Amino acid sequence: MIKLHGFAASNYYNVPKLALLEKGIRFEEVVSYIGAGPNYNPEYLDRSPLGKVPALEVPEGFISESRAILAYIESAYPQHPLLPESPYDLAKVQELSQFIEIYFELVARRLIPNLLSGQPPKPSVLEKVEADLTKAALALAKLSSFEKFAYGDKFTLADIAAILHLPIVRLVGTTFLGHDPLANIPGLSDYCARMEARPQVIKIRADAAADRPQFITHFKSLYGAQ
Ligand SMILES: N[C@@H](CCC(=O)N[C@@H](CS)C(=O)NCC(=O)O)C(=O)O
Repeated sequence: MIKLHGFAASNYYNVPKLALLEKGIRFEEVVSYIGAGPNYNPEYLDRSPLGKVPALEVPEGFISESRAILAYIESAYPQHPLLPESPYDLAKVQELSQFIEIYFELVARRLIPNLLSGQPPKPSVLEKVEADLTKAALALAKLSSFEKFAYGDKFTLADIAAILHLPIVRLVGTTFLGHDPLANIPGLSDYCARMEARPQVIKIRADAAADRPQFITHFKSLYGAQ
């Protein structure tokens, strides 16, 4: 059986996990908390060369990087497809997924250490994060109307990106910027409520909540945060 390595409090770990749950594929979870620099567990670097979570263990070996893992899952398990068939629609789903990851997740991620440690971010970092998120929020409304799903009339990889990465943007915004940078995107709040009601997303959230205390303990032991 394929094995997913990582930890449930990680939004990136949850990307392939949600894909596997939505497709109804059986998999085993192997808990691996990541390290940093000299604290890396050397064995884990054989699974994911930068020590990042997730890694997928398949009969042929290990795959790191959530996008590559999703590509493997889609082609190895064609049932309940998470990508449309038409080349244009498929590209648009990938465009939206990539957009959310690059222009929202990776920007908000700059403040995750502050969220975890409670340390206030540097004003220059805050300013840049706010400017980048504001620009991306205006653009996101052009890519999706969030009417039913993030793209088209079926659950796709774009929904996985949206429901796993956008809540972090909202959390970072309300915590450090004093507002939700996504508040004015038409349809987004109702869309998120619909996605949160999916049984697979409910499971992801429950597993993440159960894992959070262990993850925080791990984070503090690694970075010495209070
Ligand atoms: N590009 C990677 C990003 C994965 C990632 O950043 N995972 C975080 C956990 S949410 C991680 O492993 N961070 C530890 C590190 O960067 O050292 C992917 O798509 O899988």
